[in-house]
Parts: sequence; C-alpha cells; structure tokens
Amino acid sequence: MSEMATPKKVSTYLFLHLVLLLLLPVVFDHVDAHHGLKVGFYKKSCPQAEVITKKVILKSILDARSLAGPLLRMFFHDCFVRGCDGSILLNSTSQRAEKDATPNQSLRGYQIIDRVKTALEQACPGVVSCADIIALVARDVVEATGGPAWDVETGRRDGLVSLLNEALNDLPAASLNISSLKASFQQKGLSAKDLVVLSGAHTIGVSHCASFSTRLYNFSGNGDADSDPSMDPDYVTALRKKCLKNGPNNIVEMDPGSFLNFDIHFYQLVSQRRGLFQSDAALLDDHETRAYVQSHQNGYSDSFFKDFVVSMKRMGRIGVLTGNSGEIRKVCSKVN
Ligand code: HEM
Ligand SMILES: *[C@@H]1O[C@H](CO)[C@@H](O)[C@H](O)[C@H]1NC(C)=O
Ligand SMILES: *[C@@H]1O[C@H](CO)[C@@H](O)[C@H](O)[C@H]1NC(C)=O
Ligand SMILES: *[C@@H]1O[C@H](CO)[C@@H](O)[C@H](O)[C@H]1NC(C)=O
Ligand SMILES: CC(=O)N[C@H]1CO[C@H](CO)[C@@H](O)[C@@H]1O
Repeated sequence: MSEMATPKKVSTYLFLHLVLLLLLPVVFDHVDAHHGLKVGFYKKSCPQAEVITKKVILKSILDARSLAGPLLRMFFHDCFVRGCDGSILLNSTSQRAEKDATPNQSLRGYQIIDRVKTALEQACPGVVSCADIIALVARDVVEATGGPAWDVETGRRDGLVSLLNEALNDLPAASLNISSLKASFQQKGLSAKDLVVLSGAHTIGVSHCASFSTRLYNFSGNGDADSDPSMDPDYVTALRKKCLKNGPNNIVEMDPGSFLNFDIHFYQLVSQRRGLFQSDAALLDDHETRAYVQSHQNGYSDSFFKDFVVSMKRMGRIGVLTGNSGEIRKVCSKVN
C-alpha cells in the first residue's frame, strides 16, 4: 500500500519533474554553449597529441616562418565555411571543394597539416581529427611568432562535405564595408568585437597585390592616379611601387618589417590609415570597432592578446561536429 501514489506523492513527483524540466534547458544550454568541445579532449585517448603537434609545428616554423600566416588563416577559412570541420582540407572530387575557391588560392601549408596528421596517426591511429589539428596548429603558430598561448578546446570531428560555392558565399571579401563585415561575422555567431579582434591576425603574413590593388589605381573610375581616399597617400605611393598596374601579382608584407611577429601593430597601421584591405580600413567606420582600434594604437598588447584568445575560442566553436557526427579522417585531404 505504501507504493500507492498519494496525492502528496504525486505532487512531489510532478514537482521534481517540473524542476528537472526547468533545469534541462540549462543543462543543454551549457553543453551547447561549448558545442561539446573541451580542453584536453585527447588527454586519455592520445595523451601526446598536443605535444606532437607542437613539435612538428615548431620545427616547420623554424624551417619556414612565413608559413605561420597561412596556417593561422586556414583556421578562419575552415571555421567560416560549414563550421570548423576540416572541410578546407578536402580535395575536390566530382564536386569542386572549398580548396579550389578563389579566396583559397593563396592558402598554403597543407603539407604541414599532413605532416602533423602522419605523426599523430603513428602515435594514435584514427583518434585525432583534422579539424582539431587545424585548431591546435593555429594556436601553435600564434605562440611561435610571439603571440599568446592558450588552451585549445578540442573534440571536433571531421566533415564529409566540401563545396566550392560555400567558400565563395561565406568567406568575407576584402572589399566589404563595415556593415557587410559585421553581418558576415554575425551570421557565424560572432560579434563586432570578434571582428575587430580577429582582424588583428593581419599582424602576421603577406598579401597578394590582387587583394587590394583596386585601392591603388582608378578607385572611383577617375583614372590611375585616383586611389582609395581612406588610405594614406604616402602608403599608396609605396604600395604602387610593389604592385604595378597590370604588373605581376607580387606579395607584400601586411605589417611591414614585422610580418613574422604576432604583435599589436595592426591597430597602429589601421589608425594611420595603412591597413592593407578595405576590410581593415572599414574598422574605422563603426563606433565600436573604431574605439577598439584607437584604444590599441599605442602598442600595449596585453588586452589584445587576451581578447584574441577569447575570440579564437569563439571562432573555434562555429558549427562544430561532435559526438558521433562526422568521422575522424585517416588522411586529411579525403574522406574515409
Ligand atoms: C575580417 C575579414 C577578413 C578578410 C576580408 C580577410 C582577408 C584577407 C586577405 C584578402 C588576405 C590576403 C590573401 C592574399 O592575397 O594572399 C588575408 C591574409 C591573411 N588573413 Fe585575413 N581576412 C579576414 C579575417 C581574418 C581572420 C579572422 C584571420 C585569423 C584569425 C585572418 C588571418 C589572416 C592571415 C594570417 C593572413 C596572412 C596569410 C599569409 O601570410 O599567406 N584573416 N586575409
Ligand atoms: C555596404 O555594402 C552593402 C553591399 O554592397 C550595401 O548594400 C550597403 O549599402 C553598404 N553600406 C554602407 C554603409 O555603405
Ligand atoms: C577607370 O574606370 C572607369 C570606370 O570603371 C573606366 O571607364 C576607365 O576606362 C578606367 N580608366 C583606366 C585608366 O583604367
Ligand atoms: C590532394 O591534393 C594534393 C595536391 O594536389 C595531393 O598532393 C594529395 O595527394 C591529394 N590527396 C589525396 C588523398 O589524393
Ligand atoms: C592550394 C589550392 O588548392 N589552391 C587552389 C585555389 O583555387 C584555385 C582555383 O580558384 C586553384 O587553381 C588552386 O589550386
């Protein structure tokens, strides 16, 4: 008889259910907020994963420091298209892959990712995803070039699909104005602050003339002397020498003199109207992003480094596959 539900028991029971129901969204939100990723995901399954990755990267960067730029950029290109799922690494099949989209033309360093993957497959076959390798490598190249170090959230799995058109649609072009840039980031769940902070990555690396030459010549259709008024005229003159009209598609350092060092110069350059892309210059066209640029133009990197870590983590959570979704690729350039 004691098993029988008395009204009191029923209401207690219902009450507990109600509490659970109310708590569920909280619990799920919590998991969702981190998209199922966690720091040290491979702690048990492949304890050496991060050490091995770092070793390969330090050696590679020592041999070719200029690979730091493209390897950091690769993380951005992976995450903005279909989420951080390693889709940037897949080769074209009957369907043309992201890799072949114009914005990726200048991405390099795929062989370094393969080198890391080979080392990890030897240590723990089939365990570490290519998507996580990109995320770990991005951290390692920032650290290796003098930027901040941080704990990378891992646990991403690899996607099965890579489509050229998605790269064209989802990667913001260097010609975008501030409202389009903000919209592009917002579509990925990132804020105006993330935009201005992550753009600080342009402190390392190089760009091809083609990515900004419209700013140098015939900008508004009034002849070759007509340059983008938002760029410092002295800088225009200097860049024209490196990027001749109809000349070869040369490369220029984005942060001249320190393009191999992850530092805070980007904000100095932008505030001096020497950002290379219209998308860099556009950061002065919005009150929030402009305030960030201005408050970081004096060269103190502490707060930028802290902000950069936060925004990299946020970018690293975009559209991730976790749990049983996707797969762990054996070779990063093709699905299993
Ligand atoms: C805000 C939107 C962004 C635009 C429009 C943009 C555009 C570009 C362009 C056009 C290049 C030069 C490519 C070339 O001509 O070789 C470049 C290079 C680069 N970008 Fe961005 N980018 C953006 C955001 C980011 C983010 C979020 C990161 C990483 C956190 C990043 C990291 C880099 C790096 C490191 C390079 C140098 C690559 C190298 O040395 O080869 N960019 N970006
Ligand atoms: C920014 O560019 C978009 C797309 O080209 C355009 O519709 C919009 O009017 C532009 N915004 C500003 C403020 O110029
Ligand atoms: C500049 O652009 C305008 C309009 O786009 C075009 O008609 C003109 O021929 C260009 N001039 C030069 C020198 O390229
Ligand atoms: C993917 O393409 C690269 C470059 O063309 C090539 O070296 C690599 O072997 C390809 N991967 C596969 C699995 O075919
Ligand atoms: C590294 C790489 O795969 N680059 C490709 C980028 O896209 C162009 C086509 O737009 C290809 O020709 C490149 O090979």
